[in-house]
Amino acid sequence: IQQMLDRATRIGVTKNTCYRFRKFKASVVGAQNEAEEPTCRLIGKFDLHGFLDAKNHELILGGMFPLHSRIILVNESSDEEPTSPKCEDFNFRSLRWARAMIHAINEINNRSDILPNITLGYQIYDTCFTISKSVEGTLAYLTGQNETTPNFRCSAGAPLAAVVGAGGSALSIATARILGLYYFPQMGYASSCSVLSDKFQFPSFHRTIPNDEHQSRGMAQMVIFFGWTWVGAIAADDDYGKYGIKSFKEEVEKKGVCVAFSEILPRLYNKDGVQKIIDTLQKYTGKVIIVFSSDIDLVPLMEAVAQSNITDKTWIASEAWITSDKIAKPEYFSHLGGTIGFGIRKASIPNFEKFLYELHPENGEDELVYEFWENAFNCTWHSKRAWIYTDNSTIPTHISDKPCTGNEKLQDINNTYTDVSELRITYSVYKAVYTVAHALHDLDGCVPGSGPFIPHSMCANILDFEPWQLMYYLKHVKFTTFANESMTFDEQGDVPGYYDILNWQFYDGKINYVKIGQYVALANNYDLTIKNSSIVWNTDTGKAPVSV
Ligand code: TCR
Repeated sequence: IQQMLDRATRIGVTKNTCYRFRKFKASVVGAQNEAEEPTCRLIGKFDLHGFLDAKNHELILGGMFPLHSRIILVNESSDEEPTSPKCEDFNFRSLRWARAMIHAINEINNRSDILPNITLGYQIYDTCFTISKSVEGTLAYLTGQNETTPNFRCSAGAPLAAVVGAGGSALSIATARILGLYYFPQMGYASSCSVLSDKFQFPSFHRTIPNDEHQSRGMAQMVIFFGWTWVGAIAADDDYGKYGIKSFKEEVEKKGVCVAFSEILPRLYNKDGVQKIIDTLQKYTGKVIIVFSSDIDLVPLMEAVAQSNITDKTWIASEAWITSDKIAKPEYFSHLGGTIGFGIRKASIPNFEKFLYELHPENGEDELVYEFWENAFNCTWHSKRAWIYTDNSTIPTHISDKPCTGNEKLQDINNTYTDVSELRITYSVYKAVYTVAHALHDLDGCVPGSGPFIPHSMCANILDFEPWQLMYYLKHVKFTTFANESMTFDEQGDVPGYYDILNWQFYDGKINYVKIGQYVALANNYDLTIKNSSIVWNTDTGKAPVSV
């Protein structure tokens, strides 16, 4: 009877119902034969912010972006109910990424050649660049926003098709472990760490950014190309930094290059370590330093470098900070000028700039947009503060006494959010959304009797499919982007390794990222091209530094 009931519920699934989509099979040691029905109650509370448009759509895409750079640390006391942490340090760059996701979804909904009868909605969460918030978001996706019963698929209004995210590798690794249990499709746009290619550990993870293995190898080849045999290395204290430097070291050491030191950047909540790295840099007589870190984690060190007398070094940047305005600041240029680094493929997304400028707090009330406005214009929405920051006890001190009016113009300020000159991760987000849409489109176009699923070459139903059925289509997806880039994924869910090599050059009052070459990973080989004559070095001679 139970089976029949289950089946009836499944067949009767409508847009707003939740249904179980995978059973755990766990063996319990010493379990009683007659297990009692468990009683359930709600435990804990999520506090998630983001952008939501999930009503009146057939399918939802989840998205995770670091809209803030960290959580606010509070002293935990165990005599009160613990609450989910709040976040601080608004991140303009990743607001642009989140908007790229929305832009891509709008575009797809307006197109008649992709998913003509389906409209996509979105449910975007802020990860605050932390693992705990990312896991919170993942559980919210799998359980429906406020319910905490895993094993059900409800999400806001319509079924969730896939998750785009979660940003940094450490966050994607945590979320992929949960999503992988359900074989739930996940598309990474910035998580480049090599472990994520391991399909035993992360069976449902795909990504539109190349595996860092290529980048580490490329950096090693570049060090050899310039004849440097003595380099220093600095890594962020996360999977990205540590794996990146590890494979870089393995590659260069094969060729007889010595790594003079290998330092780990302290995390923000542990500031003391910065001075130790400065001391190391001051003692180091070589000239070249490789840094594998996100821009956020690198800020404290670069602030300290800018206040030191360390100006004779050439910095080699990993993709995560090469085009970041948190690091490429004119005031740091005497210390960091001439930096060379790797950037992923870039493109200019049609109509995107216009879409970015359409963001206004009064177009659709959203507390994050009000918060963005306060930060961008250095003003305060006095009347709205309690609402923007949800709970009175944690309202941050206001930014300035100047009230926000809503008449401020994004065109009048220089903000990373509206800067469309270096759309690299942004383009990667855009490709991730298109990949999911194309896979859904292929699923929808399946012809009964010649579908991929056993038995009887069955098809999946676009309004009621299982996560693993979409996985099949993601693995086989093939399409070409507007920038004429052909997209397919290999067995590991990876894209080919392609990078622009960029050099920081100062002119027109700002730092420019000038392309001086490229690195292409080939099947068993590589192709590194560098145009020596276009490089600007920050050495006294104007020539490449000697580091032996
Ligand atoms: N992969 C990094 C995170 C990251 C990032 C970025 C963060 C990448 N690029 C740009 C901020 C801005 C590349 C990771 O952790 O995998």
